Amino acid sequence: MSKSLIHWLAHRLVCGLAACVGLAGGAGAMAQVAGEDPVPVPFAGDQVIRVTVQTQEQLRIVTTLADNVWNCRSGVGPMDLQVSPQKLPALIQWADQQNLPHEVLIPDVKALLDAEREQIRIANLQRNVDWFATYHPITEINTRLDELAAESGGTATVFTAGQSLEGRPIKGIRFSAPDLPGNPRANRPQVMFEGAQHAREWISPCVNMWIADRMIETYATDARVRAVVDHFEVVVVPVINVDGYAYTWIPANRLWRKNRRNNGDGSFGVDLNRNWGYQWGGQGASTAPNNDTYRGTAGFSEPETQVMRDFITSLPRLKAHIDFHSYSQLVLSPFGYTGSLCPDNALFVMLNANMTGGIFSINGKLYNSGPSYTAIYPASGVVPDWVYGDRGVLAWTIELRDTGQTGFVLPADQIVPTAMENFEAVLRLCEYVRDNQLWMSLPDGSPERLIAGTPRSIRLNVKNGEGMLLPGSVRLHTREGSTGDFTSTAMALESGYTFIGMLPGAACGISVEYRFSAATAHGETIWFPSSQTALNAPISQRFVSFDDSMETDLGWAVGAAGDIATTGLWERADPQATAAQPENDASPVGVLCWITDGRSGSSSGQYDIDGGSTTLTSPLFSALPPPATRVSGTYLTYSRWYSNNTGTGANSDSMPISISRDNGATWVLLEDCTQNAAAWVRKQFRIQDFVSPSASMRLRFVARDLGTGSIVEAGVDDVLVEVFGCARSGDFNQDGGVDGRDVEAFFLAWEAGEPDADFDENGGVDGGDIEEFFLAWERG
Ligand code: 0X9
Ligand code: ZN
Repeated sequence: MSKSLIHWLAHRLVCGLAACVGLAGGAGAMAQVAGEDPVPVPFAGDQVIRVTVQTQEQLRIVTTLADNVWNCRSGVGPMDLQVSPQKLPALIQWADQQNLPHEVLIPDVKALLDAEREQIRIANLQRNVDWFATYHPITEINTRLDELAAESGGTATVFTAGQSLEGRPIKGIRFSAPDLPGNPRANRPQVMFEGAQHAREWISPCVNMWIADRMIETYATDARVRAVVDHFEVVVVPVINVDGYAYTWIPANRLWRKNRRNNGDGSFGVDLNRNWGYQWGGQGASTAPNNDTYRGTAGFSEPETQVMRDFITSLPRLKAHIDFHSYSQLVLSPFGYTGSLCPDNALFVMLNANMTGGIFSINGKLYNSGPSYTAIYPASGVVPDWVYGDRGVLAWTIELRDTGQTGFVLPADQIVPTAMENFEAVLRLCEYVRDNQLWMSLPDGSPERLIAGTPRSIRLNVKNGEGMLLPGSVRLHTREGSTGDFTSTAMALESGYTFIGMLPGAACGISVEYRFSAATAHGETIWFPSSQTALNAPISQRFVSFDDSMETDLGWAVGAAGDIATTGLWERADPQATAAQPENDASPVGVLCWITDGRSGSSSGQYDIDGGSTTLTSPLFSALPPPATRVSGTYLTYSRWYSNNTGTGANSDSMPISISRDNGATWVLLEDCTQNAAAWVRKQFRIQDFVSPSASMRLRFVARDLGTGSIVEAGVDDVLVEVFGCARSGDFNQDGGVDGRDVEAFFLAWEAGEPDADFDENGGVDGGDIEEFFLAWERG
């Protein structure tokens, strides 16, 4: 056997052991050495198989059975795996044994790669062939940028943002129409497009080059393009990972993803799209240098991300940013590091739909959209999270064609159609940003109610404000009730683009209406909500009728008829963590909660629930307010823990949670909990939606293991019952004083059966109302 063959096999073996490892590397370099024995053609017989995994454990295992992972997903779902003929049988056998759906996505990887090289070779032989008819190496991309600048009549400039690890220039092009009357070039807002953070995603630079090409070449003839280039400075950086991209032009390295950092442990490459310094080091990024999603040693540890960070920071009026990738056909908005929706999610939902609609309108290709975390998979250290989270600029990842039929090796005849459909998305985004000058939104939402006499702060985000917002012009307009003039106050800048104002705490029973406004630098006033209507919040008083942090025992009871659980019975304790049980109670104060045996034991299965159910019933509590209160809503809130997704027969159980208004004689189900959150979950219910509130309420949690072998742990903490409403005044005739005339007015109403006389809020006018009226009358 030749030396190079041995190296090749050794390399393949090492790569195969690590999860999601970009292979290539050794084989390509070896194949280049002149005079050596011929080496096996890389990727001969390789296939791409899609296996849909259902658990994190299966995800972990499946990556070890592949040579190269094509989609670096961090959660369950379809995995696209490149496998050699040697590894294929083991993968299929395992998938069958696990009962996991699998299909052949690409039957012959090498044939695709050979066809791609042949297409490039033929295109290079032809003269005057369209630049977008084939793929181009980095040198040709850079040359083309220079040509575009030369053809732009001085409006476009090529720049070098900085140097890569191996010293290659990272080049881009920026352009905007010359000065126009009342519209000087120097003040224009900016939009930016970039790509090829991942070396093998060759369609990404093509789309970026198309954006620059069309905007420069059709400025004179296309009215839409002209309106965009007159309004914006457009910035395009087609290839960020220049070293990796150059490396993929060596045939055996075609499927390389990361940059070319020597990690010092025999492995190469940092995933640039896990290296950005916003929430760096979170979910969906690997700490293992040989992994394809290796995050690097620190946020911005790589020259390529440093260069791009500094360049983007130098754009003072940046409004929107798109990072192009392949493949999957997705328009992805922030965030990627968390499943929490970003403050501007409503705006992103609208723009995502606008862009995917534009894409569809060109060639009928369907791109899905949503926040990255859910629409593709969790990943931290990605560029849009930084651009949006740190710079406050609208940012996207777009995953280009296809959906796996050819993956990274998209046939060259799809370059132009892919570019055209995404150019429509780009135009629509630019047009929206141009036509909607200020974007207002409520990062904390709007309050459901206000508390009487208690002012409350409210936050407003004003985006797109840089150069657009007239300083000091953000105002909050409020009024008490639904008639009369609004009072307007200036909102203070809290930080960045967030402003803060105060909603008044008016009298109980009425509503506060409110709106926001801001002025543009051009003297236009923009309103939020944009319609004529205002937002409103009802005013009420808050009465707490039950509040139990479980730190002292208020009389909870364990056990009920039919309870036969043998282990894991409810107890009030400071829990010990297991894979299924929390280490801490839910509230920041105190340590105790109700838990199904708080001990951890030697394994998570030792003190979990076995053999049947264990029931926890609350002490008696009232859900009634003080007398003579007009109630608007009664709310029960609790924190609960539930875990049933481990052990054999996982997810076969549930925990019914019920409420009683008659001291436990009858029960109504609030929820049948199956949510394995691995966290305390705070739940709130409006009691009136289930039972009518009474003075004899109880709450019940039935935790149980009815299935076989599953681990069940449950917990309860911080139960709170709040009544919102208004205490009625004795001033029945509303003349401003509480006196004898009110008694007279009340009895007239009472005799007539007027609803106003229903002082005890029981739905009828009867004897009980007289008592409650006098309580309110005596109160004043
Ligand atoms: O994993 C990535 O970096 C992107 N996909 S790719 O196949 N081109 O590598 C997706 C990034 C989307 N963002 C997040 N999921 N946070
Ligand atoms: Zn990518």
